[in-house]
Amino acid sequence: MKVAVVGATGMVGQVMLKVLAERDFPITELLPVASEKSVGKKVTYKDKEYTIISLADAVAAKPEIAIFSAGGGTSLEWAPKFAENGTTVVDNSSAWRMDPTKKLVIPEINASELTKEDKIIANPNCSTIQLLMALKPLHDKYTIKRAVVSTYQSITGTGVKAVQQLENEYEDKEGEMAYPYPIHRNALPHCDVFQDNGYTKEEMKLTNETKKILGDDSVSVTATAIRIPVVGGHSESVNLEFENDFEESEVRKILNDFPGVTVQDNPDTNTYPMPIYAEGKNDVFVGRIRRDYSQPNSLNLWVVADNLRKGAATNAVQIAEYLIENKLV
Ligand code: 11C
Repeated sequence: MKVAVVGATGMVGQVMLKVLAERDFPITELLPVASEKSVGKKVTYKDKEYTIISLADAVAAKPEIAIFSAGGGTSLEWAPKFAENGTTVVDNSSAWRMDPTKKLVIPEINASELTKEDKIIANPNCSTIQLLMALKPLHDKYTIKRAVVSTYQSITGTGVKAVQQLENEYEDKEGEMAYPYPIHRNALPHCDVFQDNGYTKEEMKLTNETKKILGDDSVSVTATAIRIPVVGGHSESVNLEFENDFEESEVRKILNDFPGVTVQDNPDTNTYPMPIYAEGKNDVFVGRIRRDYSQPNSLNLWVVADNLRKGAATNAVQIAEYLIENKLV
């Protein structure tokens, strides 16, 4: 496979190269792509150096697959150019996610929707992916009526400028601000931009993408997204109300049996998921599983995942693997 990685120098792009190498993705030719200012620079893949090429050169090279992680504007402009030239694009930005003509895919949940005709495939938002990995098997069994989600999101979701801001503040140095306030020793109830309805775009992604991926508009989701000074992963406190009652032991088994989910849950040994342990892993970790006694058929969960891996690069690479395994490219 000739594979283009668009945004190869970025934070997600770098993890993308690592994940492709770790999973021994069947690459015959790698085309690392980035903006004009990075053309000619080098990136490393499997201990070998590759030269960054431009988007136009990558389109002309007709790769079978292009994995994009270069922001919504680049995806809107360039994904169709690749697609028209026969390339299947897996796009990690928010540009195409809610487009009714595009599939929004978490492989463990809905990859079977994909066909050869899907030339631009959307990768969901990181906080949605880890949420849905926990919700989907429980929805299938008990039918979720409502989910109340509070996220505790890593600064790596914002990008390298935010990581730099935290480092500067930690070292008491002046520098460029990624956020309107300090992030060191702080918590910002503000991820992405505010919408007219008072929610942030990140919060609305959790609501809208969940309905699309589950293919079920009846599931109500309300979210509060919070940025915390953490690298390594996003955490989510999730309260679910089901149509049907459940046994906690069965919930644990259903979650643990779902591919890509690991249950870490034992109060006796202080065992629960945390971003420092999720970092670098491809799984979604679920713990603090307990009945919500305040109302019938309700459950509390704590869900943690490496936002740059299952929340971005790993999910995109898994989509590409599915395309190859099922001869859709
Ligand atoms: C964050 N979830 O943590 C965002 C990052 O829509 O792909 C990814 C933004 C997106 O801020």
